[in-house]
Amino acid sequence: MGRDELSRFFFYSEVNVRRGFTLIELIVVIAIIAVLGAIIAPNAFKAIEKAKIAKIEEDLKAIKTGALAYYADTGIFPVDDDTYVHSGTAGRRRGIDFLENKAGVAAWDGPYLEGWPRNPFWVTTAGDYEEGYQWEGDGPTGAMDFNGDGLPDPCVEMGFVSLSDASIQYICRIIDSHMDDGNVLTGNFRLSGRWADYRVVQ
Ligand SMILES: [Ca+2]
Ligand SMILES: [Ca+2]
Ligand SMILES: [Ca+2]
Repeated sequence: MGRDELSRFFFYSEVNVRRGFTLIELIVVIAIIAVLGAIIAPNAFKAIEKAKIAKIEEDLKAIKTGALAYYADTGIFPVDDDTYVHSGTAGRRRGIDFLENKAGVAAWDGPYLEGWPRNPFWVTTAGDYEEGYQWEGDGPTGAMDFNGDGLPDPCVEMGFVSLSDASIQYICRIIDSHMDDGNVLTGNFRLSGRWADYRVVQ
């Protein structure tokens, strides 16, 4: 075999081998991506869910801190924000007393929050001006009566209306394990249907 023949042999061989490898590599890469995707996708999804749950926990702590500061200044807790807003109407503003002295309370020295937070799981629909959190306190008794004295207790209510029951249970169990007694039916964080309440006076 001459030098040219030899180099041609290796050249073509190399090309052939490379082409073969490229195809195999492609298949292998696709297979690896598929396997990694199957492993990573649920974990990435869980990471996003965890970030949203952490956001809720931060929001609840901020509202609690604001409510206690409001109480320290005024001697009362903010009135239920349903006092001012009505379901389905434009311009509703949840938690408004934390941001401005809507109730005209003496010694109000807010704002007590930078802004009313938004529940990261809340899905807005047409005509919906909710933020997925609302301030409760002096509305009708029921889920908001934590200590069984027949009177509602100041608390934040969260809505998870767009999620499945299993997702709501999952989310609320994690929040409860971090912020309360680990039982979504007892203590200061409670789930009732598609709504959860977090009592700020503990
Ligand atoms: Ca309310
Ligand atoms: Ca009560
Ligand atoms: Ca609980």
